[in-house]
Amino acid sequence: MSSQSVPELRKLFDEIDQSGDGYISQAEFVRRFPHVTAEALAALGDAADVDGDGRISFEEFVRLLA
Ligand SMILES: [Ca+2]
Repeated sequence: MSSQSVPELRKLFDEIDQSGDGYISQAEFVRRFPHVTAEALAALGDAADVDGDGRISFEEFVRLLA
Protein backbone atom coordinates (compact mmCIF):
# COMPACT_ATOMS: atom_id res chain seq x y z
CA MET A 1 0.00 0.00 0.00
CA SER A 2 1.35 3.38 -0.93
CA SER A 3 0.50 6.57 0.88
CA GLN A 4 -0.40 8.72 -2.09
CA SER A 5 -2.83 11.48 -1.29
CA VAL A 6 -6.15 11.84 -3.06
CA PRO A 7 -5.07 15.04 -4.89
CA GLU A 8 -2.01 13.20 -6.22
CA LEU A 9 -4.18 10.32 -7.35
CA ARG A 10 -6.64 12.74 -8.95
CA LYS A 11 -3.81 14.29 -10.94
CA LEU A 12 -2.61 10.88 -12.14
CA PHE A 13 -6.17 9.78 -12.92
CA ASP A 14 -6.84 12.91 -15.00
CA GLU A 15 -3.57 12.33 -16.82
CA ILE A 16 -4.63 8.81 -17.82
CA ASP A 17 -8.28 9.74 -18.52
CA GLN A 18 -7.53 11.58 -21.74
CA SER A 19 -11.14 11.72 -22.89
CA GLY A 20 -12.06 13.37 -19.59
CA ASP A 21 -15.20 11.26 -19.14
CA GLY A 22 -14.25 10.26 -15.60
CA TYR A 23 -13.41 6.67 -16.43
CA ILE A 24 -10.18 4.98 -17.46
CA SER A 25 -10.73 2.54 -20.29
CA GLN A 26 -8.23 -0.19 -21.14
CA ALA A 27 -7.29 1.77 -24.26
CA GLU A 28 -6.52 4.88 -22.22
CA PHE A 29 -4.49 2.85 -19.76
CA VAL A 30 -2.43 1.26 -22.53
CA ARG A 31 -1.88 4.67 -24.14
CA ARG A 32 -0.42 5.94 -20.86
CA PHE A 33 1.50 2.75 -20.04
CA PRO A 34 2.32 1.26 -23.47
CA HIS A 35 4.57 -1.49 -22.13
CA VAL A 36 2.02 -3.08 -19.81
CA THR A 37 1.42 -6.74 -20.70
CA ALA A 38 -1.98 -8.22 -21.48
CA GLU A 39 -1.63 -10.35 -18.34
CA ALA A 40 -0.94 -7.31 -16.17
CA LEU A 41 -3.86 -5.50 -17.74
CA ALA A 42 -6.18 -8.42 -17.02
CA ALA A 43 -4.92 -8.63 -13.43
CA LEU A 44 -5.45 -4.90 -13.03
CA GLY A 45 -8.96 -5.25 -14.41
CA ASP A 46 -9.75 -8.02 -11.94
CA ALA A 47 -8.32 -6.03 -9.03
CA ALA A 48 -9.64 -2.61 -9.91
CA ASP A 49 -12.83 -2.97 -11.89
CA VAL A 50 -15.11 -3.73 -8.96
CA ASP A 51 -18.41 -3.25 -10.76
CA GLY A 52 -17.17 -5.14 -13.83
CA ASP A 53 -18.10 -2.52 -16.42
CA GLY A 54 -14.72 -2.76 -18.12
CA ARG A 55 -13.41 0.64 -17.11
CA ILE A 56 -12.01 2.15 -13.95
CA SER A 57 -13.79 4.95 -12.13
CA PHE A 58 -11.90 7.34 -9.88
CA GLU A 59 -13.38 5.57 -6.87
CA GLU A 60 -12.03 2.23 -8.09
CA PHE A 61 -8.70 3.87 -8.90
CA VAL A 62 -8.37 5.25 -5.37
CA ARG A 63 -9.34 1.90 -3.85
CA LEU A 64 -6.61 0.25 -5.91
CA LEU A 65 -3.79 2.70 -5.19
CA ALA A 66 -4.49 4.55 -1.96
CA1 LIG B 1 -11.88 8.07 -20.24
